[in-house]
Amino acid sequence: MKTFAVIVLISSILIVSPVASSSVVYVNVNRPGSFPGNGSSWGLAYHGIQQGINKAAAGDDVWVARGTYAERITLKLGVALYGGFAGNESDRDLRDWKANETVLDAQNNGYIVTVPTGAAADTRIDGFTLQNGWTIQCWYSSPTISHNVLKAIVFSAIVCYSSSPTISDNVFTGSTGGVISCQDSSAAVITGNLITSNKGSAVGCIDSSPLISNNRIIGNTANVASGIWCARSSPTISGNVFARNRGAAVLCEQGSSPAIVCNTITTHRMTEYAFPGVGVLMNNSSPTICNNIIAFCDFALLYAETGSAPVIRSNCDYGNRDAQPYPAPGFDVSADPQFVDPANDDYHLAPGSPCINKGWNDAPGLPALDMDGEGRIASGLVDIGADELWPTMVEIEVIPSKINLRSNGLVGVIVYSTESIDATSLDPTALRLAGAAVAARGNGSLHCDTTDVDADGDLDLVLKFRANELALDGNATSITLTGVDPTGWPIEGTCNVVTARG
Ligand SMILES: [Ca+2]
Ligand SMILES: [Ca+2]
Ligand SMILES: [Ca+2]
Repeated sequence: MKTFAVIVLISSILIVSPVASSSVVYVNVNRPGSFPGNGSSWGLAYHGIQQGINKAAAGDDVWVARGTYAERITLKLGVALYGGFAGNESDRDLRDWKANETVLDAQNNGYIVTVPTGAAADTRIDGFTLQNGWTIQCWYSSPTISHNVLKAIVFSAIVCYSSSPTISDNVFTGSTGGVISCQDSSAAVITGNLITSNKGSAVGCIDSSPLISNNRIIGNTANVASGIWCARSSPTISGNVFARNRGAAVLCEQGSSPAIVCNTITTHRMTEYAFPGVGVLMNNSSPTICNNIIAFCDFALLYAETGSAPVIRSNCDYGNRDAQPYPAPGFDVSADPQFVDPANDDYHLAPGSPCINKGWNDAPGLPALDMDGEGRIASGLVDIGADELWPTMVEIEVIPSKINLRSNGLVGVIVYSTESIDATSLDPTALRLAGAAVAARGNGSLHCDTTDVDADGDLDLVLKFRANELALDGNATSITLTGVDPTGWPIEGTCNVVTARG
C-alpha cells in the first residue's frame, strides 16, 4: 500500500512538472498540414531538420522521417540526429534506415553538414543520404558519423583537422577529391565502411594516425594511392578488403610506420597515369606488414627510393604480375588464397585455403574481429587476410580423459549431435583427433559406431583412436577433433584431458 502511494506521488509529480531529461524532437518533411508544428510528436513534427536541431538540447535525439530535405544543416553539441524513420516509431531501435531513405540534399550550395568545434561522440549524424554538397569538416571536433550514405560529395567527403570522429558503417561513393582526410593529429576511428567508386585516396593520413579497420575499399581510382595514403603518419590498417582499385592499396612516405595487418589486397591495377597496382608502396618508411593477402596485383610490394625498413611476416603473395624476389622474406604462403567468389567481391576464404591458420597471432595491431564481426583467432591460430574462417563447433567427450600417450590402447571420443550438427553425418575417414585418424579394427573396419549416448533422442557418434598415434606432448591439457561436415565446411571440437607418458 505504501509502495503504491509512492508511485502515485511520483507519477503526479511527473505529470504536473516534467523534470528536465533527454527527449526526442520529431521532424517529418511529409507531415500533412502546413501548420508549423512544435516537434513534440510525429503528429506535430517539424518540416525541417534544422528546426528540429535548434529545438533540441544537449542529450536530446532528433528523429527524422524518410523523405528529401533540401537543406544544409549545422549540428549541435550533444544532440544526436537520426534519420531513417518511417514516421511512426516509438522506439529508436524500430527504425530501418536502409528502407526509409532520408535524403539531405544541399543542392550544391556549399557545406552539407557543419560540425561545431568541440563536438564529442555524443554529437551524432546517423541514418542519412547526404548528397550534392561540400565536405563534412571536423575542426577540433570528434562527432559520430554512422550509417550514412555520402554520395558525390564535392571535395573530400570528410576532412578532419585535429579531430577524432568515429566514422562507422557508412557508404562513400562518387567523391572526386579523396574520401576521408585526417590531418594535424587526427585519430579518427574509421570502421565498417564501404568505400566504392570514388576518385582519390579512400583515407589520406597527414601527421595523423587513425584506426582504419574492417572497411571494404573496392573499385576506386586515384593517381597513385586509391587506398590509404600515409605521410608522416602511423595509422593502424587492419582487416580491410582492398579490391579492384587502381594504384597502391597503401602508400607510406615521409617516415610513416603504419601497422598493416590482416588485410586482403587483391586486383590492384595500373592507374590512368600508368602508376602500377601495388599492395604496399614504401618511400623512406618502415611499416609493419603482417598477415596480409596480396594477390593478383601488379606488385605485392614496391620500394621507392631508399630508407625503408619494413617488418614483414606471415603474409601471402600469389598471382602478382611482377616479382621482386619472390617469395619475399615474410611472405610465407605463395599459393592461391582461394577466395569464395571474387567475381562477386566475396573475399572469404574457402575451406582448404592455404591462408587458414598461417598468420602470426602476436602481430602488432591485430584486430579483435574479422570482416564478418567474428572473433579474429579461430582454431588457435589467426588466418591470413581479412577473413577468419570459423569451423562449426561440435561437442565432444574423450573417454578416458586421462591419456597415456605411450599406450597402444584405445581412446574413445563421443561426438554429440546437437541443433547445429548431426554427428552421424560426419565422414569418419576425414576426422582427426590430435592429428590421428580413427583406429581400424582387426577386420579393417573403422572404430566408428552410432548410439544415443546422452539419451536425447538423437544418435551420437562414438569413435576410437590409438593413444600412441596422438600428436600431443605430455603437458597437453586439451585435445581437438577436426573434420568436415557433409558440405565440406570444417568442424572442430575441443575437450580437456590429462596426458602422461607412462
Ligand atoms: Ca584460424
Ligand atoms: Ca569469417
Ligand atoms: Ca544424443
